[in-house]
Amino acid sequence: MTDLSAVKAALRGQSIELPSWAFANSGTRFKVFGQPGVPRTPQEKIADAAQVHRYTGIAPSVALHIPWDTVDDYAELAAYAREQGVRVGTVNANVFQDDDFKLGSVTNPDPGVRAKALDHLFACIGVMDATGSADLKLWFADGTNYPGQDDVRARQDRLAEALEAVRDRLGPDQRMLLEYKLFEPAFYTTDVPDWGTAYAHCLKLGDQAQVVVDTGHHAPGTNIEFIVAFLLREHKLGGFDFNSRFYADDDLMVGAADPFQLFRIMYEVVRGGGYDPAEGIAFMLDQCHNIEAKIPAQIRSVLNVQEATAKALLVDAGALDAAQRSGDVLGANAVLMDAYNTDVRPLLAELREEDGRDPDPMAAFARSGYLEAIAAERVGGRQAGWGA
Ligand code: LRH
Ligand code: MN
Ligand code: MN
Repeated sequence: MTDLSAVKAALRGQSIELPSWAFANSGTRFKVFGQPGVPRTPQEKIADAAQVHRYTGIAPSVALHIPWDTVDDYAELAAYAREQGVRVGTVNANVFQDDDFKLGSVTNPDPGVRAKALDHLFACIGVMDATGSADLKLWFADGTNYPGQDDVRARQDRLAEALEAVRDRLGPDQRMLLEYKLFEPAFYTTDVPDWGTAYAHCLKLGDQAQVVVDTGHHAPGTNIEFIVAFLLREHKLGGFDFNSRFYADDDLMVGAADPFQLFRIMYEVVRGGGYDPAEGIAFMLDQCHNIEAKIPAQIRSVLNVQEATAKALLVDAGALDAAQRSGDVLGANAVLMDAYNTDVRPLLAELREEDGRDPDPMAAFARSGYLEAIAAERVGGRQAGWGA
């Protein structure tokens, strides 16, 4: 039997980080459909993210992307976030949009370009120092499109050198989180294509380097929860970029394409002790809302993670252990499926009511009139989005 009050207490401690870029205009390479009221500044993105926290109670931090979220004074931006009831979280370093990075950033064959990329990574550590952020998230678009284009092994050497320089620059309470991705924008080789490559680099770098699992960055059919279990066991899982996908890096709402996969991932997190704040896992969303309204889509995503977590916490660990030890294949599977098939929505509604929140965050936000207000207020100016 699972203790419901313990499940509720665990759910109260949950925190999911929102990506600033989810609130900005985004699109595919075919078209960006603008939406009324979309943020024009990093401050407005933070204000929108604060709405998600207001209605869910479990989204207290916002990840920045530099230079998309460039401001003159980052300490001031962090203070603004606090006024809004949230805080600045992970700093994402963007070394993929400058013309100089056409052939790569930290793995570029040109040492001058590599130095420029490293300078940007150092600047991002400066943003962390100013905002109090503890995590630097590194994703490199680096790779090649054609066999022979560059020396694959030399690129690994250049990558290792840059990562070491970043590690040496980190403060004692800061981490570097290395994100892998199978392909795109490079289509032949990618310099950090999978968790094994990321793990091998992080292992050499030491305790301050950990791997980020973006759920959209694998080959179809990859067992992501196995990767989660393995990395957690090694204390090398730094965090997640949650989203869902039907084909490749679709960046759709987490839990939309495959809620069962999300449950399986959260089960391994709980099983491996990753839900304990001491393990330091950053649970982040990394999504783009190209056709749906952005703030409600973020609320929906947070609720999807919360539901999957509640189900994972409901797994009867004692019954599962007993079934596994006795070799009861069907019984063990049934224990897991019982938890997955539980409708946790009434439990979560009750939890919110107990905490003085509306039991239905989607409806409460829709009633608030916030979307209509920003559509009226935020006219003119440059809309911040991809490439802004
Ligand atoms: C790359 C990625 C990475 C970037 C974000 C915008 O596909 O997942 O995390 O920072 O998208
Ligand atoms: Mn990502
Ligand atoms: Mn991605």
